[in-house]
Amino acid sequence: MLLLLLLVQLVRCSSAVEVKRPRGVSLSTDHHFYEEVKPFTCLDGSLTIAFDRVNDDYCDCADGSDEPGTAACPNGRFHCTNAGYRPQYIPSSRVNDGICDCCDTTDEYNSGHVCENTCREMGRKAREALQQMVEVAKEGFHLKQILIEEAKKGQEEKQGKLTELQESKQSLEEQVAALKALKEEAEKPEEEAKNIHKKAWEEQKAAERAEREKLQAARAFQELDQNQDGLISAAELQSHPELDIEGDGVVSEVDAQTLLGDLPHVAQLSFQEKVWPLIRDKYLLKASDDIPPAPPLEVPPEEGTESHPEIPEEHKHSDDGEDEEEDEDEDDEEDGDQEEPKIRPPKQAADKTEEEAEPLPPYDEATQALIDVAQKAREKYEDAAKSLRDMEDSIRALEKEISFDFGPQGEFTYLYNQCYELSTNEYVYRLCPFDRVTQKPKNGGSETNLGIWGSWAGPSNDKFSIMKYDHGTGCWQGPNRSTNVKLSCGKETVVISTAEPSRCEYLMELSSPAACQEPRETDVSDHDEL
Ligand code: MAN
Repeated sequence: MLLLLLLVQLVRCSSAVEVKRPRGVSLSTDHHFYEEVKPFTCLDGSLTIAFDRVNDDYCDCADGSDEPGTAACPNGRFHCTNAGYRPQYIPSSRVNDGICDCCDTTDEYNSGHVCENTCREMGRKAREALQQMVEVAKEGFHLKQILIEEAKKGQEEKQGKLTELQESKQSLEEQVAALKALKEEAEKPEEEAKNIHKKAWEEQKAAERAEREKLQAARAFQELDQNQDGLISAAELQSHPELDIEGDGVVSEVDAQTLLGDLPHVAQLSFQEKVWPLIRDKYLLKASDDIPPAPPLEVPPEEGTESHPEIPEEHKHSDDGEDEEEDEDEDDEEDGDQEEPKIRPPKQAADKTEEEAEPLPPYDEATQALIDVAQKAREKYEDAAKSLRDMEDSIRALEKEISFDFGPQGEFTYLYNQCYELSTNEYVYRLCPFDRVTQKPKNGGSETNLGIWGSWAGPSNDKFSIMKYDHGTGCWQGPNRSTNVKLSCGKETVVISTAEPSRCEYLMELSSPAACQEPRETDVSDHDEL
């Protein structure tokens, strides 16, 4: 609008007719205060003087109004008509100061300085520029109509899509619920079969452990039975101070009797059941320090300790492995090249670690089939659940988009989901309308958030002229960064400028056809006649 008023003003100026009035007085506003036939009253009303004291180069009025055409009053103002261009006031101190201020040359009437009247040329340029702006406004406004149309269609499409999604969401929810039930149905037998498999595996491991224990007890028996009479006596136990009960480094007779359960001696079976559990840990601790352990002993497996039939052969290797390890230990000993005593962890702990590390063996065919069925059901359910989540995301995104205020006629809709950049010497500024503004240093370094979309923030009569982005990255000893984006009419959508008028408070200008107003046809045609 301002633009068109300026045009009208230009037209008026160029066609003005000279009317008699004191020098430096505006013809359009003040000349009626200056009537030659009457005394002159200062415009502030402070004094009335004879008219011939107006412009007599002596300042009478406190407001300087008696000297509009001279430099006599320090606070006076001089009006240049500037026919052909814009009228203008200049401080009266500039009158006859040897510098041309008014394009019509009237401020230098008595300084000897010759000024050239440039008003016509300036008027022409101004009219051209204004004409150009009117053209931009015209074209921009035309584009804006297209944007409005597209926004309207887009809004309808989005609304339609939203309704459609909301409707199909219900059936997808039902589908997910049904697939979940199927999955849970398939997981029950799967779980049972897996538990059976695991139990069988644990039982097998337990049997193997018991077998090992028996073997260890038999080895210990053999070692402790010094006279090889098939019996362990108190004296034989006493010769092993490592089995000490009281911690005094000696196995007393009483200690030995206690271990033997007050029997004179024990045979292998009683040893294994009663004495071995009491001495096991101490014995094994010592055995682990004393390399080598006793040579392997053949112990026939007892009934019920055979490997579990469900566990495939190739996975029944833990004992073998251990034996191999023990064999290696023996080999080491046979080599006899041990310079330092080997430190081994106590057997029990070593067994446990091995077991923990050992994965479950593969499932048998029937269990695997149940797992496969359950897995398929899980996948189907997960796929459907993911589709539902995606659908919910789309619904939320659409609802959010629809709820935005994209201007009185939706003309700013097209800016949604777009970003526009402007590169300065130091930074690349990026504006993503209705989302955020960022600043990225050109010489590396991370992006700084200059504010997230807040609201339209123009004055009440022009609300859509400014966008406000706030709650950006905190400024050191300052506010959180924020940006005002000023919208101006342009044929293209471009970030025209960025500035930081106050620390961490940014100002951007975005040109957009959506910001164009319709130029009034009458004003434009007036202009065309010039
Ligand atoms: C960074 C930039 C500047 C800002 C300072 C404030 O250098 O975000 O725009 O003025 O931080 O410390």
